[in-house]
Amino acid sequence: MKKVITYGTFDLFHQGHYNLLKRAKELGDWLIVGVTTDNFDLARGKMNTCDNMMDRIEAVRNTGLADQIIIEEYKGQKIDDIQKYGVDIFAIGSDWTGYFDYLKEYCQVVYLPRTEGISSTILREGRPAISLGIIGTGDIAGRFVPESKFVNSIPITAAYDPASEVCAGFCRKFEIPMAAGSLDELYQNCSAVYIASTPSTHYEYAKSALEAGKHVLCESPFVFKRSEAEALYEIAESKNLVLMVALKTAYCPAFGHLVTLLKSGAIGEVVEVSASIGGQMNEQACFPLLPIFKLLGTEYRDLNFYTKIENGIDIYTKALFRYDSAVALFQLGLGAKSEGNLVISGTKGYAYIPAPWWKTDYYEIRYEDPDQNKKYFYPFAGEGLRYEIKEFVSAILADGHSYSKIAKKENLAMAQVQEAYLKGTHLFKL
Ligand code: C2G
Repeated sequence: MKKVITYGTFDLFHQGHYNLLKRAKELGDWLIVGVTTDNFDLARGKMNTCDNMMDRIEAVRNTGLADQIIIEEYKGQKIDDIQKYGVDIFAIGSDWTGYFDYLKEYCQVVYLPRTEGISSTILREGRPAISLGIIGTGDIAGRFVPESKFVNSIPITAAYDPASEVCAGFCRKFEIPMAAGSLDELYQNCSAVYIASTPSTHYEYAKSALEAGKHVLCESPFVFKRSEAEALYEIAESKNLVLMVALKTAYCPAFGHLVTLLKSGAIGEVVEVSASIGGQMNEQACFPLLPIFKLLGTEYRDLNFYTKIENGIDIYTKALFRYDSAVALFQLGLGAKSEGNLVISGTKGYAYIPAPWWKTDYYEIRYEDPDQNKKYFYPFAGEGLRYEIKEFVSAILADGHSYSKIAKKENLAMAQVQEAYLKGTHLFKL
């Protein structure tokens, strides 16, 4: 029996994919189709896939052409598969001509003609898009725009900044069609808004955007009062709008897996989360709060701050949380040097995430017996903002059926911590 194998993402399954599978099948008696996992596509830089892996597998199955479907999850797997399944022919579309010649050592390699005039990219471009308006055209917005190009269905159509000259320059630089003269003008030209203004203005802008019926992606720190966070969620929920906070760590592949790994008991019961990062309370505190709330929940018993202020600026702050059966601490230091790492201690082992842990791409799980230690590596592409942008798009397109990588209660608790600090609750000055 002659075995043929082919691989693909098969996003928005179309005639080109069908033709390819049919031709591949005709080369032998048994066709194996490898469908890429969502993570593998992310790792190889395919950020714009619309269908999830199960839907893509289903589409391949529905052709009736595949005798066997497998998933492809890592680079180098093709060699393993060819040997494991005793494959005679590796077939792939002619857009890959030459690329897979290295497989000739293991089996015959055939490049099949590609179907012209149709592709997943063309189909994606024809899908309804979310036109995005930006409020606040400073540094972070300048990093956001190039990252958004890696995500499909979210063209940036307008930007607004009260400093109209700055806004005009920003729009010229990033080829954004409209520098809006007012918020109303911005809202008339977009269906969703990214708020990248000074944090103290987030609440007013987010409120006005939600009231205007726009989905909101708000930069972090979100807001500085729990009641403000609650009020924004109330509007978003009543209007069925997506309200998401842009905290890049929460959306990157490594951090998500770290949390699920630890929640599954990889280091036993978590007894301490300790995170350190540079910056000030009203800028960076949301980063260490993320692993704390993800791993220990938002129901802490008490919280103390120790802070050193110079010329009105908090140059060093330590926060200590007591939970029923754990503690958490974070340290922010604009004017104090330290190692910016994240360490999570458990009853059986600990997780060590070196600086810059907020751009997680690597961590280690360590045990008393060093033979058990494990290192984990992940992609963290570019500035890392593309992951949150992709989540935002998916949440809007899912129309109410999505979940947010930062839960509402976590965003409320972050606002509550900011509020406690600003009010000086349990705050000790050094
Ligand atoms: N294809 C085609 N004609 C088109 C579009 C795609 O023949 N108009 C072929 C591709 O050449 C490929 C298969 O359909 O052989 C699947 O294409 P994609 O889903 O785009 O997958 P791809 O990114 O090419 O992944 O490990 C994965 C492989 O490297 C291929």
